[in-house]
Amino acid sequence: VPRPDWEQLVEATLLGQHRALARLVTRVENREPGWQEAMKRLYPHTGNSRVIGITGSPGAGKSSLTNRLAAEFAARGHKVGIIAVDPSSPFSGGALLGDRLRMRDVALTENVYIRSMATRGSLGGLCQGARDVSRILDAAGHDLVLVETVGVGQDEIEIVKAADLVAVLCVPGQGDGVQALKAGVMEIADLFVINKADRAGADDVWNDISAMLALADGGDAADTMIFRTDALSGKGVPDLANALQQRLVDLLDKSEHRSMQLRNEIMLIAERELTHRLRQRISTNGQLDQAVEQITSRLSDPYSAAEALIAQLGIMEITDE
Ligand SMILES: Nc1nc2c(ncn2[C@@H]2O[C@H](COP(=O)(O)OP(=O)(O)OP(=O)(O)O)[C@@H](O)[C@H]2O)c(=O)[nH]1
Ligand SMILES: [Mg+2]
Repeated sequence: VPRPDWEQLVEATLLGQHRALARLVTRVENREPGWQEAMKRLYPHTGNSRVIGITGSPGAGKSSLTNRLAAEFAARGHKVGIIAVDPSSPFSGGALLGDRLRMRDVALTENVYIRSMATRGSLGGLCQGARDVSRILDAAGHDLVLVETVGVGQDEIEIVKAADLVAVLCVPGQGDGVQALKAGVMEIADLFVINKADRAGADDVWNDISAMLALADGGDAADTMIFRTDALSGKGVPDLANALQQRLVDLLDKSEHRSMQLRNEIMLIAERELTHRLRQRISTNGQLDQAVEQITSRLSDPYSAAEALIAQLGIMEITDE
């Protein structure tokens, strides 16, 4: 069987065919030649989905809750895509298989599609990679995309920042759980979910978050921002789904958020592409070694050498005038 070309994959993906979709995602993630053209072809078919980021500490129940939410949204007539960004450290490597197993029941239903992404090795960068995948899911007809990431690390935070809405999971009995998440994640939370609310200590977590919210904006946002769920029984999930849906509706007129995201994305793509071209150039012409030699014998300096590299890319010179 011949390998399908980009055009075939794009066509089949637009028809919502899962096999083609999976292959397309893999090729785009691997940055196989032609990936940009494929993304350009898909782009006019995007813009119909909303992205919900679900984050929280390891083991907080992100996968279990994502699974539940996806089932809930599918039951309400949505076509849901899930992107699970797997931590790839050797300590949590086991989560990968666990995630797949737990998510399998929804994977079997027609209207939910799950894709795992490795934390490392995404050639386009983790954040851009997640964005590309969510765009492909969008073009394939998924109107809701749930992105699960661990709420630690800059890459993960960048990913959730790119979502339309962010739900941060906290769990009872973690002592410093809320504290640990504070840096970076708290500020981008649209709502908080106390998962494992079936366990003792849920009220304490509620009080912690509520106190923090009161400090941040002085108001009483807690009642509309904090939710409780038990992802095992599904308790609280419909209420959370209602709140998320309502907020997505409210978001529709926040177009400046989108513009800002797009500005960031264009810059990121351009920067990455420039770096790529620069690296490609030096890897083939031995210029860097020559430069190092000259600098060592004081015939040149790192500043001039860097300027010379950039000059070759034909980028406009910046003047101080
Ligand atoms: N009691 C209780 N256990 C839960 C709940 N949600 C998840 N769990 C359990 O907590 C463990 C971790 O759940 P996951 O859904 O894998 O958590 P996660 O945040 O995706 O984990 P990582 O992706 O590894 O960071 C599993 O054993 C779940 O069965 C809940 O609401 N209540
Ligand atoms: Mg998980």
